[in-house]
Amino acid sequence: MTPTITAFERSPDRGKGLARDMRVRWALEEVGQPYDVRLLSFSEMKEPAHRALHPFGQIPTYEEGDLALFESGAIVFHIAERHAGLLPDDANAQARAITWMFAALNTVEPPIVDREIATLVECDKTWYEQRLLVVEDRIRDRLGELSSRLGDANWLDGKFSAGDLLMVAVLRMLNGSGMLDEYPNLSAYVARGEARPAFKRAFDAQLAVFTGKPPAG
Ligand code: GTB
Repeated sequence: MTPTITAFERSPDRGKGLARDMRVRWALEEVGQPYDVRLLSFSEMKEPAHRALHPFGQIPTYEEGDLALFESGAIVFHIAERHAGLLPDDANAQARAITWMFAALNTVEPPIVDREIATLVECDKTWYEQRLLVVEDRIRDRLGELSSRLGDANWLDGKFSAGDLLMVAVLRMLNGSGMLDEYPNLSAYVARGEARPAFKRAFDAQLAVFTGKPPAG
């Protein structure tokens, strides 16, 4: 059965692949699962029909037969569990990959989201500059720790996994901030993720929503 996901009808990032549907699209592309997309306006996301799928009135959601899911991490986990390619077969390696999924979402993403909120909605406050310094210091702590752990490896724990998919997606939220440039191995890690054919297909598909032009190829 072809799953249906939801995405912004008009993403505020203008197709840079920063909205959370990108992670889901990327996971589906990695495992070769075709999908449909239902585009939503901001007002449609808050209507009862969508809130029945997503209690917080957000994107993305995932529908497959009787199953409806929300939260990009849970959706990526579901896809990784149901298809080969995103989680190792070995039970311990699988548990470690899942650990990296949680680390991406629970440990690395929160200060990055704080920065996003600060730059978008707190930038007119008198305390904005100070707040930004504090938030960016917290991000640098995490980036330094992650950079040390990754070292010269291509991926966080052996082969590319759903843990890397989510970590790269989270780190991409810093694109344009210059912060990743301070950690060359993390910049290279993100570039490796972005170079994956599945990432490119997912990126082109979400960009096509914004440009109105079908993805090339
Ligand atoms: N924890 C949830 C998940 O991972 O699925 C978070 C979902 C979420 O934040 N969804 C956002 C949303 O629906 C879109 S992705 N927002 C509408 C609302 O809450 O009313 C967040 C996002 C939006 C825009 C950009 N951008 O333009 O750069 C980046 C990220």
